[in-house]
Amino acid sequence: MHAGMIRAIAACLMLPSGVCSGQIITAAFASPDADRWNYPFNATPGTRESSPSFGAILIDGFDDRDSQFLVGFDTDGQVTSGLATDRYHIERVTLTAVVSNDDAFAYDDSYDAFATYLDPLDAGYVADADAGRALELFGVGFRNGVDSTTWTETGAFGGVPAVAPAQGARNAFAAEFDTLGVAADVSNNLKDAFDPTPWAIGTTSAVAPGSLVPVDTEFTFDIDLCVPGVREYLRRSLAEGRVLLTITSLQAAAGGPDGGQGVNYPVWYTRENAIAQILGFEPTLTIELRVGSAADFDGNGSLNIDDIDAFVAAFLTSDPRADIDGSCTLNIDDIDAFVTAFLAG
Ligand SMILES: [Ca+2]
Ligand SMILES: [Ca+2]
Ligand SMILES: [Ca+2]
Ligand SMILES: [Ca+2]
Repeated sequence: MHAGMIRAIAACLMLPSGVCSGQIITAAFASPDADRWNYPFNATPGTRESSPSFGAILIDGFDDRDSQFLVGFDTDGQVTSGLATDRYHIERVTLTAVVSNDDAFAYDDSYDAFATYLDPLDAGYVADADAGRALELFGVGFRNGVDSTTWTETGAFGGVPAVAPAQGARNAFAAEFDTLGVAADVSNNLKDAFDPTPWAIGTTSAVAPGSLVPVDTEFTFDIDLCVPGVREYLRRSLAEGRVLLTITSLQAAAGGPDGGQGVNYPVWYTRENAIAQILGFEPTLTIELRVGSAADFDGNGSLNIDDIDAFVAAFLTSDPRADIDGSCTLNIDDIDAFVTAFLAG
């Protein structure tokens, strides 16, 4: 046996878990540990067997993203929590969710700018170029003294104004983040006239864009780790042991320029749904990552010349894994970050 291989196995066996600290892990969560219809008008939003997502388009007093679906996963059982955030080298994160209503809305696989939701008489109005509205994924921000560790699926919806519809008052809200972790609520991006950057758009190969979505269609949200603030958010979440995400979409449920009527929006299976439990239609989360030193590039749990060789080979072939600093570009900063991590051990 090759001496390096013997060393590698020995290094792995020394760890209590028997798992090499730097190896690629695929953590797969078959159902959420919490999920909630994040909506101001329901008495049991945390325990319902389904959660819609829809908009109240440009109606004063309502969040534009009036009905959101918040999903949470406790990750500590598969990804060690409590480490420094730079020990989590995230390669891919995907969420899936399944639609429980039939032919109610059209599939749109691309983001629609806020201008497409304005009144057609508004000077800033731009026609929507494709049928339907995208299914969007964001992180979760908090207010009113609630935070990511204290939020529960059955807790209060929001603070002042306490009476629904309570625009801008929900305790947990769909949010984007800066790299320092400061949340920006995207729930009113139409009224506030800005375009947030969704972390993912829900996609499916089972439905043609523009066509109605049949019941039991699974959507995949493949998170773009290059959206600013996303990688940092996920690293903090793993360190905390809890990943919280929001599915939101802006089909007009009622009123507004789009004049929505009836159920023309997705309804999602939740973890409480008996059918979903049997058929595997609950939301799922999959995370591919390495845990440990960024310099343990071959993932064998120890640092040596093999890691330098492997890193250099990856860097020279523009392998995205060589993006040590997570900037989504490969340059001298990654070499610096590798060397720094290697010397730090
Ligand atoms: Ca729930
Ligand atoms: Ca559209
Ligand atoms: Ca190594
Ligand atoms: Ca980089």
